[in-house]
This record gives sequence, C-alpha cells and structure tokens, in this order.
Amino acid sequence: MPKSEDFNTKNFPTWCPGCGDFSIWSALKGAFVALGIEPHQCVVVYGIGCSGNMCSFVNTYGFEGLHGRGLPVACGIKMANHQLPVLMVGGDGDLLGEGMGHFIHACRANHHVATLIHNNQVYGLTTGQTAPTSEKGAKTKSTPSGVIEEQTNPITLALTAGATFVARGFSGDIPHLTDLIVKAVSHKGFAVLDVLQPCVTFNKVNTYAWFRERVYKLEESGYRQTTKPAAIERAFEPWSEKLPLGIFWQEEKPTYEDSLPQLKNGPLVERDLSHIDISKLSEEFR
Ligand SMILES: Cc1ncc(C[n+]2csc(CCOP(=O)(O)OP(=O)(O)O)c2C)c(N)n1
Ligand code: SF4
Ligand SMILES: [Mg+2]
Repeated sequence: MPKSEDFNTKNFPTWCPGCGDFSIWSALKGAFVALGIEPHQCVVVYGIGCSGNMCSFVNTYGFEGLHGRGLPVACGIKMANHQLPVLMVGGDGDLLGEGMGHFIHACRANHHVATLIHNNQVYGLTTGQTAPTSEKGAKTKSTPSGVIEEQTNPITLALTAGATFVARGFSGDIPHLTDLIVKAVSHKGFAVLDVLQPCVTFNKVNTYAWFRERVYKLEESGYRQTTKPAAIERAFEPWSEKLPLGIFWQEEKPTYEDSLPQLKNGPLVERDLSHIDISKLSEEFR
C-alpha cells in the first residue's frame, strides 16, 4: 500500500506560509493513498502558477504545461493510455483565463480526466493581478479601481458545458477535500473540482475566516442531485453570502475515450508497431 510520504519529492514546497496550496498538496497525496495508487501508476499535468509549482513537490509522473495549455496535454495522455489515471492541477487563471477554451471543450468532450482548480481569485505567482474568478469590483494590482467584468463561476460553467462530475472543496477542510479528490479521480468522465484556496499574500479579502463564514456542505443541507437546473440554482448562490461545498452533480455518460474506435483494442501505448512500415511516410517528409 502506498504511503503519503511516497508522494513527496526532495523539494519541500516554496509556497508562502499558510497558503491554501499546502492543504491541496496534502489532500492530493492522501487521495492517492486512499485510492491505492502508487506513484508510478498515474500522471498529473500542471498549469503554470503557484498551483503549477506543485509539479516539483509531488512524486508521480508529471508534466508542467504552458500557461493555460495543460488540459490538451492531459487529454492527449489519456488518449495514448486510457487505462492510466490522469489528473490536471491548475490555477483559476490557468484553467479559466488563458485555458478557458480548453476547459469548456474538455467538459463537453467528457474526457476521463480529473481537474482540480486552485481557486484563489488572483494570479498568485505573478504577484496578485485579477483572475477571472475575482469578484466584480475587487481591487487588485492590475485593477486598482476595481474589476469591471462579471466573476466567472467555475461550477455553473462546468455544469452547463457538460462536465459529468462537478464539485467544490475548501483548503480549510482537508478530510472533506481528500474525499472529494478520491471521488473525482474515481469518476469515469470529466471531473471538475473547484477548490477554494486562500492566497494569504495577495488576496486579503477572501481569507480562511472569510470562507469559513460562508461555506456549508451540500450533503448536510438536504441537497439531492435531482436535476441539473437544481444544481445550477445552488451553484448560483451569491458568492458573498453562501458557498456550498460537495458534489453538485454526477452522472454516467460514455467518455470521449470510450467513443474512440481506435482505443477499442486496448491502449495505444500497448500496440505492436513492428509490422507498420513508416518508410514511405518518412520518405515523403525528407
Ligand atoms: C501565456 C502566458 N501568459 C502569461 C504568463 C505569466 N504567468 C505566469 S503564472 C501567471 C498567473 C498564474 O495564475 P493562476 O493560474 O491563477 O495560478 P496561481 O499562481 O494563482 O496558483 C501568469 C499570468 C505565462 N507564463 N504564459
Ligand atoms: S502568492 Fe498566494 S497562491 Fe502563491 S504561494 Fe503565496 S499565498 Fe500561495
Ligand atoms: Mg490563481
């Protein structure tokens, strides 16, 4: 059985003391242990940012993509070896700013990839500019007079784009977050886990205390996953007042990989290529 320490690397995280990324790191390792996944048995693709720096601190196969471009890499890995658990870990800027298009298309394709969004409402690594998840009116380094645009809601976005597992966790509750990561990775299809993650250095508004006053657990509130409109209604509860945690929606649908005829006879990486003659092709490109 794997142990949490097996997922450590020789690098200790460089995040600011108190950063919510520490809890996500801890919950992720705990989830691998709970799932019985060994370090060599999965791939985690990371975005660029403080969140993406986790690539250096987690001992599994890992790939740090270009900013916003991690998801295509994760989906590509899944198509090459669809029996491998594949996760995507990125920031709110990475997945919902630069990578917004990829995010929506991954939801509608239902790629079998679990995606964790470090939602700290800022661009942390570049020292505190506005992110798509910043609240309207938020004063940040790049918006000294306040954000003009509407705040992106990752939950409603994922629900309406077609993700088949949509949930929210909180860095301030590691056991609950660990359980959600286990469920997201176990889900067969595109799983979105939005994680409320305080950036203690550049977001002085959405602090641990601020979140604690607003979070509540869907499973303790009588919520039932009846219809998608009901899930959307919960997800639309005002950010400044109530923040539901837990699973908003989960459904079974064929994944993108299930529907690819090329994968019917097993993972591409296991195919015997010895009988394929590529000399004509290489001649053409000489
Ligand atoms: C295409 C591109 N644009 C901008 C940058 C600069 N950049 C690096 S990290 C970052 C912000 C990261 O914010 P987020 O994804 O929210 O992650 P966090 O640091 O908050 O975890 C930016 C803008 C880049 N590396 N590549
Ligand atoms: S800048 Fe913010 S997100 Fe980045 S490590 Fe520091 S507290 Fe965490
Ligand atoms: Mg961020």
